[in-house]
Amino acid sequence: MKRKKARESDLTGKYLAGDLEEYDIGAQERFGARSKLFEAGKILKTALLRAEEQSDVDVQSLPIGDVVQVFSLFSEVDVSGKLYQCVVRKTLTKLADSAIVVGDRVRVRDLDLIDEQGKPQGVIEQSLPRSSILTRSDSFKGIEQHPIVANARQMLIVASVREPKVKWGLVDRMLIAAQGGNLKPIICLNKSDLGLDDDTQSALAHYASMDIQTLTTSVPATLGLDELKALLRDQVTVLAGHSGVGKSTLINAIEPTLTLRTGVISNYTGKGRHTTTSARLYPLPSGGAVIDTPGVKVFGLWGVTPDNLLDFFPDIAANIAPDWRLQSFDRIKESLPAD
Ligand SMILES: Nc1nc2c(ncn2[C@@H]2O[C@H](COP(=O)(O)OP(=O)(O)OP(=O)(O)O)[C@@H](O)[C@H]2O)c(=O)[nH]1
Ligand SMILES: [Mg+2]
Repeated sequence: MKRKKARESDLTGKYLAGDLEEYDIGAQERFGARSKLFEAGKILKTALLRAEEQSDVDVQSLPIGDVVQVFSLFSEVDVSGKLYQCVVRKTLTKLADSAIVVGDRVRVRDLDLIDEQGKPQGVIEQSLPRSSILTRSDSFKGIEQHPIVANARQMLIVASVREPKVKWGLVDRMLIAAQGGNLKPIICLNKSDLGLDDDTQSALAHYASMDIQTLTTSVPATLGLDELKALLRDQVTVLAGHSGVGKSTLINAIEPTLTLRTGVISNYTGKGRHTTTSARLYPLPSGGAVIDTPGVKVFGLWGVTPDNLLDFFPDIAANIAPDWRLQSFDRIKESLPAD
């Protein structure tokens, strides 16, 4: 262990002195043995954190990339098709309204280093203003905000006919979050091969009557997939919905070059099992991108008050709301923190 420590500080010192060329992007071939790179992993992380403190950089000249996924210590950023593992400059973290999220557009400084998996390393030096932000609150009570996705143009609210059965209350909450965050909502009712009953059809028709786009899809029956593909083209779309409704399966179906992990529904409970565990952005070869998110049971609302809730229920304001929408309104209103 002692020996490892000594090597660690030696390498960090070398890096800081600008003398760590063997760890540049081409190093993967030269090393051959991956294990050696793996050993260097921890050392590089230390080097990265030190590099973050260097400030001799013209931020405006740095290339802009999209944050693809956020991990606890790193974010993955796509800069013109090249994926960087990035740390965030500490001062930036302090200045920004909130932490970096998937979809953020950021300026990245290339560190000329690769990690143990051969991924180039960088520093996020600046985060650009957001055109939209999808936010949840921490819980049903809404004490703290949790931005999830930035800069998406639209939100595909996915529900399924059965396994799990559609919960319109959750759809209503996600509609509010989309509209409140400046995203265009689209309701996608998946698994239509399992049978659409009259109530479901009339619920969809009701949303359509409020100018909300709706579509029904089935992956095994290939229904609605062309329509979905056309809706996603050239747009940045976040998919959200209960676990097991088929979000990842739909993405794989409309873009066969992608192979997202999908779940198996347990016959016993008919419930999804959170196969997707972290939001991730996937650029679409045909233009645009999709952001897959983990399933949710509840969607805590942020920025909605008992006073402005009615703004999101134009059907109630116009006196044409069916009972289930009135009930949904009451349940959401009850759950909001009284301010
Ligand atoms: N019958 C039917 N099953 C589907 C359809 N789409 C997806 N499934 C199945 O539903 C299950 C769950 O699909 P996923 O894509 O993993 O669901 P998800 O919404 O991504 O779930 P989380 O990642 O947990 O949020 C899988 O067994 C899929 O094969 C569909 O259109 N019809
Ligand atoms: Mg999934």
